[in-house]
Order: sequence, then C-alpha cells, then structure tokens
Amino acid sequence: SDDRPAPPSGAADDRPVPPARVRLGDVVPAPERVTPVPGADFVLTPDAAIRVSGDDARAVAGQLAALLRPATGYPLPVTDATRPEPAGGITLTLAASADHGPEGYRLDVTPDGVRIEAATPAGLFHGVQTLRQLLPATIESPLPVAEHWALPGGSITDRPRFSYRGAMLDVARHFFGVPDVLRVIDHLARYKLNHLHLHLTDDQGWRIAIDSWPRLAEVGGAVEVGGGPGGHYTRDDYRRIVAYAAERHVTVVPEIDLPGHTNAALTAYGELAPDGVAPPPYTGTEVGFSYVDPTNERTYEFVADVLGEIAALTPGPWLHIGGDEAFKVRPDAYAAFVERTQRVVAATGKTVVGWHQIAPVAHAEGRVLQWWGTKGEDPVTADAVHRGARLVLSPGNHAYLDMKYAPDTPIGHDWAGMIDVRRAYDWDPGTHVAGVPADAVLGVEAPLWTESVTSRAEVEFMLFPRLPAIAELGWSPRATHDWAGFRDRLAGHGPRWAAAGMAFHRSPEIPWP
Ligand code: TNX
Repeated sequence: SDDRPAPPSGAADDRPVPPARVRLGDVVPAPERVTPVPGADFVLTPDAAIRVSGDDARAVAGQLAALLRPATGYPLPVTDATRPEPAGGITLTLAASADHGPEGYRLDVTPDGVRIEAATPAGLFHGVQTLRQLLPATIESPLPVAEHWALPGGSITDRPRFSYRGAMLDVARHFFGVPDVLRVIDHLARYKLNHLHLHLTDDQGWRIAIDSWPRLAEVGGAVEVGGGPGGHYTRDDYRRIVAYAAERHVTVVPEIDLPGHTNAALTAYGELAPDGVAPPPYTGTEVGFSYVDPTNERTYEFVADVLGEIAALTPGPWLHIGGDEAFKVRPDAYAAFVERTQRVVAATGKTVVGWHQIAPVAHAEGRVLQWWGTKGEDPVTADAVHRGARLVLSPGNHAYLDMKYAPDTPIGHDWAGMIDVRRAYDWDPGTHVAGVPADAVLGVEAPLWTESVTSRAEVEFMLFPRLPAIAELGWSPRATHDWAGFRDRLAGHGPRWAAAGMAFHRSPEIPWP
C-alpha cells in the first residue's frame, strides 16, 4: 500500500525525505492535546542516542532503547543529557516543576530530535508509549527491518482523565503461567493502563501459595475448568509479576474471592465448609454454590492469615475481597462477614476493593466498589457512594471482555449480550451510573473471565481490539470521544499487533489496512 521509496535506513543521501506514515493524531488512547507541525518530521538514524536528564529517567530510557533496538538494529546508547551531543536523538527529561500531573507528559517532535518531558517516571513512560506509536508499525518487529524510521512533527501534551485504568485476568478458571501474565502487563502498558487485577481464587482453582495454609495451592490449585492440571504461583512467581508490573508503572490488585466462589479452598480445608466436609474438586462453570462458613471462627483465622500474607507480598495499596454471587449465604450473615473482612483488610494497611455486591454493608474508610451492572441505575450502589464509596466501572454489557464480539465468536459468554468494539467504546464512565457523580469514579476496568479462554492467543483475541477502547475511556478527555475517529486510529494498530506476534480479532467494524 506504500509506494514511497524507503531509503536505506539512516543513509545520508540527497533524495527528498518521505513524510512520516503515521499522523500525530493517530495515538490510542487519544491524547489531551495534539498540535501537528507539517514538515517538522524527525527521522531516527543509526547514530541516534537516547539522552536523559534526571537519574530516574535512566530506567525509562533503558526501556525505550529496549523497545526500539530489535526492529531498528540501532545501538541507541543511553547517555547523559549534560554531555554535549550532536543533535538527532531522543531526550527524556524529568522535571519535577513540569506541570503534567503524576502521569502526564509533553512530547515534541522536531527535525532535530524528539523530546519527552514529565514530572514523574510514570509520565515519561506513558510518553514513551506514545513515541512508540508514532513510528511505523514495523517498530514492533522482533527482528531488524529496513525502514524509514520517521515520526510526524509537532507537539502532544497529555494526561489521564481517571487515575485507575485497569484490566482483570481470571487465572482461576484456567491457569495462566508467569510468562503469559507478563505479556498481558506489556499489553496494558502499551495503552497506558495502570492496574492489573488478578482474580487469584475461585471454585475451580486456588492460584497463589499461602505459607500458613499450604494445601490451598497444593490441593486447591491442582485443577481447572475442563479438568486440566491447573497450577499456582509460588511467592517468588507472584513477586516477579508485581515487580515486572511496577517497572511498567502497573499496580497489581490481588483478589481473594470471599465468602463465595471458594470451592477450591474447601477441597483443601474441609473444616471451612458449612458442613465441615471437603467437597470434590469442581471443573464446571456454574457459580454461586460454594461458601466458607461465616459462623465459624476458624474461617476468620483463614481470612486474616490469607489476606495478611497477600498484603505483605503486594506493594500496591489495594486488596480485593470479591464478595460476588454468594447466593447461599443469608444477607445478614453475608453483611457481618464482609464488614469483618473489610476490617481485616484495613488492619493490613491496604484499602479494600470488592465487587458491587458488597455495596449494602457498612462503609469502610476509602473502600472501592467494582461495579459490573448492566443497567444505568443501581440505587444500592449509589447509596454506598453517598456513604463514601468510590467506584471502578466494569459494566458487564460494555467492559466484559469474556463476552462474545458477535454470535459467531468461537469462545466467550453472552449473558450480558454481544460486545463489539463500538459497544466497548460507546459509554461514558463519568455519567454511566445514575446518582454517581464523576468525582466518585476512580476509573475503569475491563475484566477477562476465563471459563472458555484457555491459551495466551485466546486471551489476546478477547483483549484486542476491545482493550484499547476501554483504555481510551479511562485515559482520554471526553471531548476527544468520537467513534469514527477512534475506529480509524485503531485500524493502524492491527499491523502493530501482527508485527508483535499478537493474536487479535479482525472486527469487521474496523477499517484495517
Ligand atoms: C459473573 S462478574 C461472575 C464471574 C463469572 C462471570 C462470567 C462477577 C463478579 N462474577 O464469576 O466468571 O460472570 O461472565
């Protein structure tokens, strides 16, 4: 499709330089402000260096170099910006005085170079993701490509609309090993998402080692939906995940689902079951049948031990206690259990998060409800918000990445309807739930439940292209919201995903090149 001559990379010759192929406004999620300057393109050449000012910028510069080296084949040394250098490189500047907020940045492309400025490493990192999208799609290739590495001239200033932008991976229904999780973190980082919620426990599997209750992972982790071998993370596995996420400015939100969704735990410790008898392992996909006994003091020892260990392993501020679909627990017993568990979380120093089923119970300082409703109103949740709760929005009929795209999608659910890309994109987190003001909305999260999702390729197929739609709702100012524009910008990402070896759904709504 491109008939412009590509000069040999970096060769100095007299031919007119072809313009950049990507437009400055093609970025996903849409930046706050984009000011193109025609004729001011920059071309990355083999002699380019990445210059840093501010010590904490060095790590981000190293990440940028690692992103650009494979496809360009250029050495891209990271050097100090105070040393005189020939023009023609990329400069990353950390300036605490810069007014871009905790995650924002400014990016300037001129014929002399690219400059990114931010007040924080997270801001610089997000600027680097933008820079990456301004290069030709072949930048995603793991092997060197002969390419004209041009970026479009102009300036971008950018910052997020919401502070919480996330995705959830259910590693309980089907287990996904550490490399798969790290790859999902890479995908979040591309689209400036900053939270990974791990659904670590459910009826079909307990996926994290707990020292004080070793059978949870050993016994409860050894199954999954469909009867496969399951698996679990050791403490070191989990530490690797949270460290890898932190390097990419992603906070891990661990979920231990209580008091329901606990069949796997009960298979390991029958003493926690209402009848004191361990049930058989469960490999089906029904919900709502299991629960830990809320009237047994031993249950609260279990809760305190497990949440204490998870809190100690988790650097982020959140601890998610589930709370959904405990259909067999009477409402008063459920409320007492959740209120006590909220206090256990507070004692660990973390802030409690729960599915919006916990809305009716007493408020706990700072608590966050993850709302997965499918209607625009929910008086019980609105009331909890008026009592102080904040919301993360995961509307089932827009943000659930386990829903099918269309009736012929080979995997996925349909209880919340079909979710094509437009449905994922066309809603406003700021006004979605009646009676919930925008300032009570912490952000958005796209959950991927995995009853029918069994491999890394299937995870990617369900995430792409819908995850970027949710990412844009979380990041971009509402004024940029525009389906036609989004569809066109998103189209250019298909070749990027292909070059990166990612699976994705070729949604017919998107004009893929
Ligand atoms: C409901 S959403 C669930 C999950 C299922 C999901 C399937 C929520 C908090 N609970 O247990 O996996 O539906 O879409």
